[in-house]
Amino acid sequence: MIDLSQKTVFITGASSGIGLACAYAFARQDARLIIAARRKERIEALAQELNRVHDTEVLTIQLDVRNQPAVEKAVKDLPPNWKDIDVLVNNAGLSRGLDKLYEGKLEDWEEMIDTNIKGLLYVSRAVIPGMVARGRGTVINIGSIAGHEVYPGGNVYCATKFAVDALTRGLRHDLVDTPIRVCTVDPGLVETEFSVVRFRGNEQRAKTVYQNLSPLTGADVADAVLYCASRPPHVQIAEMIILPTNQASATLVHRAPPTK
Ligand code: NDP
Ligand code: 8X3
Repeated sequence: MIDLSQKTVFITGASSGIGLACAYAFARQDARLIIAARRKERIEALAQELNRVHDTEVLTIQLDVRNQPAVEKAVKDLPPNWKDIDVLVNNAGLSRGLDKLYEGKLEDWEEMIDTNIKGLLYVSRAVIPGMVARGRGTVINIGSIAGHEVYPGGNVYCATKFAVDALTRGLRHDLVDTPIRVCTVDPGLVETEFSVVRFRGNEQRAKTVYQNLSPLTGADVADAVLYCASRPPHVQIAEMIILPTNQASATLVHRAPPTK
């Protein structure tokens, strides 16, 4: 195993869900964290909590990954002792709606494409050259089962996650002559704020997505991310698909009503 103690880990979308759970998982390994998201107060509160509980050194960056100049500047302006990023977790992402494609809202499409594809590209473009120059680093993209199979109403969201899969594979080709590892962790149903965001704050509708099922938690996914990051340097976990036990595919979920 690689010792992650004092390694510098950059996590996008750390204000909630999987990204937040990744922050805790790496903090428990005594890593130093750069945590980024748009909601400043959330990441600052997380930084304080990690520092209090795990004595973690944390740098917070309020960042919208859709803003390319801001991404470039944030990475360029990192203080000298934070520049050497060892692990990049490209996690920031979202879905909007479940409309049929021919009835879809253009602003939803733009938001998903700009965040899930272009945001991931901007962050990767800013961070990976440093890894190549230093001759070390691990890139972990958060894809999805939706990047392997489509489902009704998933159209554009699924397309963005198929794109994440293609970009992960492409990057792995481009880095094959370097020590940099490129991984994708592709979960099924994880109960986070994901569905609340998808349904624009409709908590009731969001709850039905995970009803009568034991969904994954952010911590389950963070565990997989940590596994990828902590393999010995010659081991590259290309892809991990991680599903709740009662989910067989993007469209087949067995829901058992609670017994009385
Ligand atoms: P959450 O909604 O709980 O978290 C999403 C995170 O992404 C938040 O921290 C949010 O922060 C951040 N984010 C969204 N847009 C931007 C942006 N433009 N710039 C910076 N940060 C942004 O959902 P999850 O934790 O579930 O989602 C994390 C990743 O996991 C996503 O890529 C998602 O597609 C993927 N995924 C989720 C699954 C699930 O079932 N939940 C399953 C498979 C994959 P803020 O709003 O503060 O900017
Ligand atoms: C999130 C999982 O199945 O809701 O990527 O698309 S799913």
